[in-house]
Amino acid sequence: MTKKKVALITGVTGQDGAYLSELLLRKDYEVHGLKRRSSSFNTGRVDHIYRDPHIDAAGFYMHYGDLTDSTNLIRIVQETKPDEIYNLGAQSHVQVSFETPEYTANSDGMGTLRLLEAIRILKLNDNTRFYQASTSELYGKVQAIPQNEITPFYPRSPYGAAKLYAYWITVNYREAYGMHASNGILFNHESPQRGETFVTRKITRAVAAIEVGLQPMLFLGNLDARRDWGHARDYVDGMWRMLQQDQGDDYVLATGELHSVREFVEKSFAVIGREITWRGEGVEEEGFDTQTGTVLVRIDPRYFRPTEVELLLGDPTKARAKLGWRHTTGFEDLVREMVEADRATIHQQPVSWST
Ligand code: NDP
Ligand code: GDR
Repeated sequence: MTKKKVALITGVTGQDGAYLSELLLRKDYEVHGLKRRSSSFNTGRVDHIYRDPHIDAAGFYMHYGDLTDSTNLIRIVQETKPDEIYNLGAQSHVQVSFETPEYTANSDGMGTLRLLEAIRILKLNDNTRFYQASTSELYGKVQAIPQNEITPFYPRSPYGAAKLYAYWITVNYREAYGMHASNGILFNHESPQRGETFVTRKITRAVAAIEVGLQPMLFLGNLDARRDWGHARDYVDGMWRMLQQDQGDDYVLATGELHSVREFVEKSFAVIGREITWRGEGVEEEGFDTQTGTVLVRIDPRYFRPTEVELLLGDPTKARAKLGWRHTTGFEDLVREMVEADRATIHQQPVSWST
């Protein structure tokens, strides 16, 4: 019998951690995840795959840990001896990184170094492949459109700056120690499991809540920000493909399609049969229901960022050619799936809806 491959996922309780765990379990991996101690349950996204290890762990195990704690990372890597490490753990909210810049640098930047050092200290360089969750936020104030693997970086937030360090330290450990280490430069990817304070999920939840009268309207920041939005399910498959290559490398994963926050709002309301018309300018702008005249969207400058990333559009040509990867879910299907999922949830649990 061949030994199962072992994967260690940091950030297993997050959106991508959950989709990646499902994918790897389907591929018959033994999956270990790092989860943070929290005063309330934080495993909602993986509860459906977790089984009591006393009965039948089903190949999925979780370990308490934190990217800010190197001794614990070394111990977990030593105990699990993973064939593949996926470093998805991060303080991943760009706006929050302006409020918690030092912590963001520690977890997102230094955390990556700690994991790479764990591999080096334990002499696992030749056995353990490493995936770093790099991001289109590295391009920030974009230097070319669309962005690919050779576009210069210009981060625009403490998050982007921390991830820039993580990107380069991953490249450095590949070159210095011959590690199989790869950066996935992933453009925004969403799903019904997306965190509730990212703009897409905030919109789809609000649409569901407005439909049943639980929320009067939606407050947003920059409606004209444009992003390249794909589905998380497709992107975790790209991560896995990177670690199956003979060599570590860096790859952009993106759809190559650009849409604005405004368009996301319009398409989301369209799913429940409401058409939005816009009037006013700047912070006075509002979106109303064309038929009834009810205001459904207003601007709250609280959601403006000190430095904004206005446009991100990826060119996934390299991933297509070398990994055979391409996205399968387009923008309209993504919006519909997210709105429908939030509608279904709100009908099941309307009282626990407010955030
Ligand atoms: P989420 O915010 O959904 O998940 C982040 C995960 O990291 C959670 O499991 C969280 O734990 C964990 N985490 C946070 N801080 C720490 C820490 N100090 N130590 C250990 N774990 C920690 O992010 P996504 O799943 O969307 O993204 C996954 C990764 O990909 C992140 O690194 C993100 O920056 C990056 N990325 C995401 C993109 C996207 O569009 N989704 C695009 C490009 C990159 P808890 O559940 O306890 O909060
Ligand atoms: P982003 O995602 O910053 O791209 O980072 P987010 O959904 O937070 O913002 C996208 C754009 O929408 C604008 N926006 C708002 N954003 C939020 N969160 N809330 C609002 O009310 C709002 N109104 C307008 C933002 O200004 C921005 O321009 C995500 C994260 O997953 C990162 O971890 C990841 O690296 C990048 O995507 C790629």
